[in-house]
Amino acid sequence: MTTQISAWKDLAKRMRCDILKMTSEANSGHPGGSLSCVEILITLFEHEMRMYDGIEDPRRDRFVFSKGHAVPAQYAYMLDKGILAREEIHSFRQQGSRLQGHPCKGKTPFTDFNPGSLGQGVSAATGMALGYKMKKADQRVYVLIGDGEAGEGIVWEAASAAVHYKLDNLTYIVDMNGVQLDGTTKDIMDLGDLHKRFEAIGFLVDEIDGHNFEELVEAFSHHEDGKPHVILAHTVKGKGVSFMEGNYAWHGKAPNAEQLAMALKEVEEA
Ligand SMILES: Cc1ncc(C[n+]2csc(CCOP(=O)(O)OP(=O)(O)O)c2C)c(N)n1
Repeated sequence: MTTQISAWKDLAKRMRCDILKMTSEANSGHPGGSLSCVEILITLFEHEMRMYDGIEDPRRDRFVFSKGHAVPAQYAYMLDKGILAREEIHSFRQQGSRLQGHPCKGKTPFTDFNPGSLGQGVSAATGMALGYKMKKADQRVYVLIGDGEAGEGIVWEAASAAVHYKLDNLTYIVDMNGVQLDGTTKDIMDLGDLHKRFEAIGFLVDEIDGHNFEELVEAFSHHEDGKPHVILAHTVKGKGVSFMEGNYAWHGKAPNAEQLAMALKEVEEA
């Protein structure tokens, strides 16, 4: 496991560099929330999800990127793994490209849902998990949610349904970076104690450091028959770049050439 984690840490650095490069070149996109979810995605894709023969395998587990504006993190993973050709990094947010600002099912590889309107991915993922249960199929469903996104009412409607239908094949991961579009999550829509809220409606709840691979692996291993699972993963928005960390200004702004050079240096030297 130690060797594995050291390789994942290197992968995380490469992904952070690609996130910064693609948003900078496009001069648009969402670096802050992309940088915060890198370790979550690596643990999911490299360890937790059963992929069998790869992303085209219909038996594989499903992933919904509900906070879809942060998809540069998934593109960076796919570029690193060769699922996307290296030169596609230059096509991010270009017209006609497979790498749009939000992923597009049927066009973007490894995409099970078209996100964009926050909250809807949670509902879709919950429906997918219910469908697999009804078919007595083996797939598990994972959905990545922003903590700002968790203020959407549809999230709680879906969560209640997940408990009602005993969807123990469903895992919500909340990227708890504490910052959303133009301020802190607490200032814009204080959600109170998410741990208690999810527990109260009947979820199995874990609360961890979302940049710590050991804690992520451990949390994903938890399961309780008949209960959906939520992992509240505490992260830092803009993780790895000091001038972006915790700063809402970098939610939806790309670094210019000078800022990119500074950011890459920091990530590479960390
Ligand atoms: C329904 C809906 N309302 C508003 C937006 C605009 N919007 C895009 S990202 C964002 C903030 C999301 O914050 P959070 O979920 O915390 O994401 P993260 O910080 O992880 O990037 C908002 C309000 C949207 N995409 N969908």
